[in-house]
Amino acid sequence: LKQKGCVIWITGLSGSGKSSVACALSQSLHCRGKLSYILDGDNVRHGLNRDLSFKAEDRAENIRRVGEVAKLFADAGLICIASLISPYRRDRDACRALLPEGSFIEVFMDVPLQVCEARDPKGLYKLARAGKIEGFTGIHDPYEPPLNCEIVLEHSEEVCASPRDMAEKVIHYLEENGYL
Ligand code: GGZ
Repeated sequence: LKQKGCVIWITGLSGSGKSSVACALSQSLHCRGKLSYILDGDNVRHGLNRDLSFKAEDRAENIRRVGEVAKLFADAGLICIASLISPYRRDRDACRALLPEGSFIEVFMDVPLQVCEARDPKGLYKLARAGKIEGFTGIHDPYEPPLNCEIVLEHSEEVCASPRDMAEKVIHYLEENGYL
């Protein structure tokens, strides 16, 4: 009997913690004997999508390709975790439309820009503010938060949650919806 595959699509600003949650989630799934695979924007852009820039049409193509690959993984019965900024609602919705009803699980990293910018793990916000990176999401380019996503993971000065806590919230959703 094949396990039921799905796509967990994590969207949010740079520095919002997408990759950390993806990693914690993958570990937690591994402990439960579930196969998962992470498609991370930053990694995929070094290989499959190395021909793409950050202008809107290239971001759309980046999301489209990752969506198609994620669909293949889900078809194979895996839990595919895609973590990309994916700032445009339309691009995320196009990925959702590729998958069977219910198997595209959109997770919004609800982290204020000021928190992401204060973290600035790779110093990119600093470079963007200095005008050394063009079209940086949240600084010069838009980010459109989901209107109807399956899961919201909040982190702000008031609400603190570790990547593991956040991953557990996703695990809970997967249990409730028959994926675990
Ligand atoms: C946003 C940028 C940009 C610009 C480079 N805008 O935090 P990071 O560094 O490690 O992850 C970001 C990554 C974004 O790639 P995605 O494929 O997730 O983006 S999208 O979904 O919008 O296509 C960031 C880095 O690349 N980066 N320039 N201008 N992020």
